[in-house]
Amino acid sequence: MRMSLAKLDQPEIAKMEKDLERKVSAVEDEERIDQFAKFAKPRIMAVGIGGAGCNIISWVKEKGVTGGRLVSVNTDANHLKISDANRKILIGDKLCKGLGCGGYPELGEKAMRENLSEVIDEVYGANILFLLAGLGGGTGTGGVQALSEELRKRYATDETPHLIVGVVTLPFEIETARMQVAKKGIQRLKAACDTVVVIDNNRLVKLAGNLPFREALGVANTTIGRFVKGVTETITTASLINLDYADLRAIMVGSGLASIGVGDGRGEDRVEQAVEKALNGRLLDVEDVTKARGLLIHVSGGEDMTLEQVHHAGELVKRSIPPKAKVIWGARVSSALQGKANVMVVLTGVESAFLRKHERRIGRFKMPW
Ligand SMILES: Nc1nc2c(ncn2[C@@H]2O[C@H](COP(=O)(O)OP(=O)(O)OP(=O)(O)O)[C@@H](O)[C@H]2O)c(=O)[nH]1
Ligand SMILES: [Mg+2]
Repeated sequence: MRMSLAKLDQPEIAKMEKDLERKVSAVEDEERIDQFAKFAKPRIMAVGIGGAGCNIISWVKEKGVTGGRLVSVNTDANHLKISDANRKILIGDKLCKGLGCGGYPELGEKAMRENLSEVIDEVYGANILFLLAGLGGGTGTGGVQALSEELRKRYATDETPHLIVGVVTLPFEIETARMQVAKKGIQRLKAACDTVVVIDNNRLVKLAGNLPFREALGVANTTIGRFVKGVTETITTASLINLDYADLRAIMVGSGLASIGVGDGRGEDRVEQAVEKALNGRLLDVEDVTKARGLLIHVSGGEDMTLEQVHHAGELVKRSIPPKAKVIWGARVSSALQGKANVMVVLTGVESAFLRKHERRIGRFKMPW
């Protein structure tokens, strides 16, 4: 029997209208959620440039990373051949003939410009870009500068949410001539990236127990690889505590330099041990911790790790940084870490005494950057 509207009284009509409105707005809500869900999983890209950059990408590829795309870029064809990535791009083949840049960053920059459109086509549009390079050589140092500057220019004219994070190493002490090249590289990177995570290879070696050169490189690659993998997966996959893109932006946008610290622990008080090591083992000297702008704490442990242990780790870290600093954190469980804990802390918006000393020197000699 069809109901005539005329027979309905006013309150009934009002109720039907309300129901209809609710259904329409539920559909609209779904549409809006769908629209935004596309972005709720940000596109994450890690780009390794030059020998060190490609080695780190190979490490991450071997371990696997959920939710991130890996790209390797090099002027050295043979090295690229043995690298592993989702996409490999040989740059500057006209200039370098596939042979590398021989330590000249100017060549690395030109090589990147030679194939810039190819690299940009591959990486542009990502919401988080990790640009990985070992500073001090030609391809990585020159290439990461040219690429970050081009990305900065392009993102300035569109509304894609983005975060450009440079992750670079400083040369070993024995590579004295390369140190100047690296420090100059950092100045330009600071201007083009939102944050530049600097890892001093020398500090890393000392913390790892004065390892031979080759093994030290392996430790550096593992550390940087873990940083990229950890942040990517805690953002893109369900985790014990999810890291959220907006939070990451809040501590990384326009933050200058960042220092990272890593630590591990075993046994009963594994989380405390790992936190202590991570705080004492920063991989870049920090001039004044109390000036840090943000802190990221990332805890990973086995299935036996409790939320309480994770919170305790957070409390321990927070005690040692300025109360004004914004703190974000994520936690992941991995069955491989049963009985163990890994903690990573990233302090953003810091200054390095070591690098500042050099900035002053550059100022006196009126360098062009
Ligand atoms: N973490 C890490 N650092 C490395 C590795 N290989 C080299 N380095 C460091 O990175 C600096 C640059 O080296 P490469 O990345 O090999 O140089 P490149 O960018 O390929 O430059 P060219 O070979 O001159 O074109 C070196 O001075 C080392 O301090 C590596 O596998 N891991
Ligand atoms: Mg090389």
